[in-house]
Amino acid sequence: MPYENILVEERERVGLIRLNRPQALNALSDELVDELILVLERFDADERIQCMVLIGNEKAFAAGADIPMMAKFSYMDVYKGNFLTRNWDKLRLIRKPIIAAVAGYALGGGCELAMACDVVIAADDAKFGQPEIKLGIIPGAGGTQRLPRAVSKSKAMDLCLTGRMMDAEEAERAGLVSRVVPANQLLEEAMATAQKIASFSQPVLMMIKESINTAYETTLSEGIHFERRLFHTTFATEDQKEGMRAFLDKRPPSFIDR
Ligand code: CO8
Repeated sequence: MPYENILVEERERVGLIRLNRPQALNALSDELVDELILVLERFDADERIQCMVLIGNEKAFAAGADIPMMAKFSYMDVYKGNFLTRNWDKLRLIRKPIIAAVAGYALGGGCELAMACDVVIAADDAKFGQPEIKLGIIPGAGGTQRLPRAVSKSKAMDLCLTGRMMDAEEAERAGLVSRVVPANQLLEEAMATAQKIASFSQPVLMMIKESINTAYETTLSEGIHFERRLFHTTFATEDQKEGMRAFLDKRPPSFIDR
């Protein structure tokens, strides 16, 4: 199926999605978000795909929601049209891991998109920020919720209230990104990470994502209980038998995703 705002390919067991509105620094139009969700859902349902990588271009991961589009909206347009949540919340329902590979600007909705992914790998020239305050709005796709969880209340306040950008080094120090790599190696590093993840058991990696995400939604004791139940569940998989047998046989495991 042809897409107009994204480029999609499959590399072995990894689905690679490139945001592709370079003339607008990959600003997130409704059409782009619709296409993105569609393809993420398609990959999520595809048995052959284990992991997804989401990347922009050298200048921008995404510079936020599309400002010319938003400038025309009335309150009724955004409220009755359910701007964002219409599709955005479906991101949270994707069960396989998504790696955000961020070069250049990740601002507003772009930063929120990166934070909605499971692993964030940043190029050394990446810049993160929630500049909505400069436009007279607040972050609307999770920025005020995910940022404090990722980087502390004080830094989230600093970024959202001043609208300033933070560079990749500060973002790594603050815990927003898992690692920083040279810009010219971003895709290679993200794909290598995705291939590594893809080499493991599909149900097990999905359980890990579900369990870590539960840490954000619940108390520690309930989270520990949930983790224990999923841990027990892994012993019902053939991949647990294979993984442990392979260790004892001193050979690499050959998982069958069951
Ligand atoms: N929307 C639409 N077009 C954009 C956007 C955007 N967010 N950002 C940049 N562009 C366009 C520019 O208008 C320009 O187009 P043209 O060449 O036709 O004039 C082109 O991209 C290049 O941009 P600049 O010339 O401005 O490039 P610079 O290198 O000088 O500056 C910046 C780069 C600093 C990134 C600057 O473009 C900028 O400040 N952009 C706006 C960033 C911003 O405010 N983002 C937050 C938007 S609000 C938001 O995201 C709300 C989130 C709600 C949830 C959304 C979920 C979908």
